[in-house]
Amino acid sequence: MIADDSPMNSPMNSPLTSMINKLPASFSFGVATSSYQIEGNSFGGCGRSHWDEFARQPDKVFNNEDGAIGCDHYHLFETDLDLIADAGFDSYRFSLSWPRLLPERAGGVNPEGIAFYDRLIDGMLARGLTPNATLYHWDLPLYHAAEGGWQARDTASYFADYTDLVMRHFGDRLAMIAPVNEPWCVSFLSHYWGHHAPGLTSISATAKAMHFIQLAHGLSVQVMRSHGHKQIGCVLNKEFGVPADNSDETARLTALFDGIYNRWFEESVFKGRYPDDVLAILAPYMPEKFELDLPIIASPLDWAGVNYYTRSVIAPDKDEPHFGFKCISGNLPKTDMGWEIAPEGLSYFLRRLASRYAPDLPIYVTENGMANSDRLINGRVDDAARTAYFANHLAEICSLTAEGVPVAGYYAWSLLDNFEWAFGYDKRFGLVHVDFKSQKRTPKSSYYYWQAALNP
Ligand code: GCO
Repeated sequence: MIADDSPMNSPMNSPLTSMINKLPASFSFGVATSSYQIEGNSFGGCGRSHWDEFARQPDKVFNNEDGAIGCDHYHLFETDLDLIADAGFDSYRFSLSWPRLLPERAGGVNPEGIAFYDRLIDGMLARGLTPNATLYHWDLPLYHAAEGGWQARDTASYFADYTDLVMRHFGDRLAMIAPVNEPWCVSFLSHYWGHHAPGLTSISATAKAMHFIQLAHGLSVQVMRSHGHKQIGCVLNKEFGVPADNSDETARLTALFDGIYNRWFEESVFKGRYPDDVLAILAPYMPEKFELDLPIIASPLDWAGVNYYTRSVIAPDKDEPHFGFKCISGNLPKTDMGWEIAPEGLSYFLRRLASRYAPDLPIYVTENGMANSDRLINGRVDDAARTAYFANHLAEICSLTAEGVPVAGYYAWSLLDNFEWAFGYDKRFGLVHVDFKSQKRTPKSSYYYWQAALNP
């Protein structure tokens, strides 16, 4: 592990340089963001999403904050694109907001929404940034949420219609595209653990959401393909489970955790099936004839994306009614989220994806980064721990590419400090500090280290 005591503002000695030099010249570097977390959805005729509804309920979100203003990226996007280009990144992974484009149930397309994404995408192209778009990063229109959200088959069909709209207006300018960000978060985290909108804790809702979000992915891929797009991917988040003890039972539970978190999504997208161990539990609650949808879910892709942050330590939990495990705190160094720093988990998943699921596809790390207790002092933020985090994860990728695993790019999460979902604006993931009162952007030391390494 690289120590996190790198001197601030000596970017010429960037700890990222040696890693970047070991990667192929064609390797792509970018930053990632998402619409609800940065745009500010009180501007430009944006409709309401289930996140607004969730945030409105007392104590669901830290300080009862929401995405109404975000980072005001809606107005400041030129500044933000300049920051990306000036750092030397070549790609920008962003998401389009479904309720910004279709704010009302039957109200037609919002021209201000179309105009905003036209400006944004053209701004990327003008700066030589490759647009990598995600169509759904969790901002489900409230009117669809009111009709069952991801528990309803119709939502997947509506998502296909929305995909068609995006493809017609923007498709030829989007170099890379993926339907859904992190289907595990959309389904399990939001419908079983209730941590995210819509905040449910129901096994029946979970099973349905775990299937219909996958169906939405497959239908959307088919629409993208019908428009002739050739760089369609998926963005799956992965968490590395380690058993809390050496018992056979804990080993079984850790495998089950892997099934729910990781294999459910990999197996369905790449193999057209759900894993038996998870299905054995969810079967009674699954939608009728779900099997018939699996070939749609497994529609061929052109690239595979992995979001990776941390690992989980898995322990038995006799009180857990359906799965029998809980995630407990481990003993590795932790980020400000309390997430353990475990770069070897990233290698594990990239290697597994390449060998077991997607042997012919280029793989992108579509998100990786950490929350840090950053402080703005005399106009500077020294986030040496974040630079070390990036360096340690890039080191894993260097070893993999040397082995021949086809990792083609890496996106740091995130460009800006932003609305970190249930944690509100309290947890800071950005390369760039945001003062949420003035909206002033201040690049942190990690930003300058990227800049030094990407502009040798
Ligand atoms: C996710 C999302 C991002 C988060 C990031 C940090 O992975 O949860 O894609 O929206 O902000 O991961 O938690």
